[in-house]
Amino acid sequence: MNSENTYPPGFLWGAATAAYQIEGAVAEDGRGPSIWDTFSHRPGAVLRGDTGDIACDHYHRWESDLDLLVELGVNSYRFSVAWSRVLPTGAGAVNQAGLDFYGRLVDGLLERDITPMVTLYHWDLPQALQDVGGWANRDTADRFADYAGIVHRSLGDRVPYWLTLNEPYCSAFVGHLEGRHAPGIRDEATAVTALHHLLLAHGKGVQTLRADGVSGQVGITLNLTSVRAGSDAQEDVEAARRLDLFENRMFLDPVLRGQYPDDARAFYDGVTGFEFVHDGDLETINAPLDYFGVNYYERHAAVADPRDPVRGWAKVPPAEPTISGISVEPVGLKEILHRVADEYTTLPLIVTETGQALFDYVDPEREINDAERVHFYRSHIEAATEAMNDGVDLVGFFPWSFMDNFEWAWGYGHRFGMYFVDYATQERIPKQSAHWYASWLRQVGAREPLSALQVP
Ligand code: IFM
Repeated sequence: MNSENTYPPGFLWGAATAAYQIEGAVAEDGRGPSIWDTFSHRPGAVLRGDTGDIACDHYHRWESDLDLLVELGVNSYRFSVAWSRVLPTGAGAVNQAGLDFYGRLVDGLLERDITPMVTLYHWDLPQALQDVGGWANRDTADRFADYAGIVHRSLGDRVPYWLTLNEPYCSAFVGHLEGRHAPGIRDEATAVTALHHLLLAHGKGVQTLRADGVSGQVGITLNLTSVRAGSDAQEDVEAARRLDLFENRMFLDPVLRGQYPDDARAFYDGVTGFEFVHDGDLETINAPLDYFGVNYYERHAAVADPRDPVRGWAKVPPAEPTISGISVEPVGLKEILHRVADEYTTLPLIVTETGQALFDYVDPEREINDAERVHFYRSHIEAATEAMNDGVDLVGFFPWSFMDNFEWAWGYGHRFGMYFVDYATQERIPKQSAHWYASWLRQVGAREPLSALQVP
């Protein structure tokens, strides 16, 4: 792959993580419990009963972890703030020790010339807010806006990139419809209500940051899938359209167009009448952004499935499924970037996540030979670059993930990292993918000062 001259100066080459997946220290320095603390301790909820209690112990090891980011050669790092570290009960009294942790982290990044990108909500709702209804309760959107303001007032002078939410699809549907994620609810009306309140929280959070004079760029990250019909048959085309509504348009349309899709009410007929949408909500959700984050993992071919009277679609099973049961299809990333740019927005786009889970292990030579992940990164960078060369305004790329971590319902069983984490000793060992990415980052000059990059 040719790296020459392709990327604009200031292109963000990063790595991504999230608080509950790496921090551990769940009861330290005043942190309150989140829905993931509760859920992961529920018998049967997570593979082998794993929890994030210790995770990668990043709360104590953050300095050496930041040194690894320098070794890797990224110029940016995406992490999330744990709401319940800052506000142990989700609202009310601020826990200064929690804010201070993120202050040290941000300062540590800046000292290392790494640009911080902060996700405000990566699924870890304070349990106290769940106890009064969680995302099914409209007030949670206001609590999020208050929390966003508190974090911004503490870190805003040093954080150039903000993301309100990570993957509201997962919070709403995996958490409230499938029940595989916290809070473990299985109720479709609740899931759609939660979806709306999550998006409302996003809009209100953006408004709060703007009112507070945010100097950084503000965005949101959606996980989008590339959906196509399994054949030209009318029923398959319609099935693909419904799947696309469910996975993509229910999120893209309100955030970037200020409306739910035309077919949403018919799709949810008998489930909800959208009574939760109040006057002005969609304008709030459609608050102007500075950039837009895309997480890409899945490409689907949909066919009609008459056995499912509600959704009426089936996904064609992948020929070569990964351990996550999905296929590796880099072209889907290109398709999604094009779609967002062609159909929805002229905002700069950032790939805020993409990656592959493997059953990595340390071999007798103390190496971790994750050749599939190297192929994954190479091909997805290539696909994103093709979209960029076609004219899509792509300004950053963040592999998921910096290091192995707590992979939600899969616990520690699925590894996504470029650094292997030996959970018993907390040793971090670079995998082959870390070596590959480091050499790629050197080729593209990711850590060269901008002035040097601009010299012809
Ligand atoms: O680990 C998750 C992350 O928290 C959100 N996006 C998908 C990743 C891999 O499943």
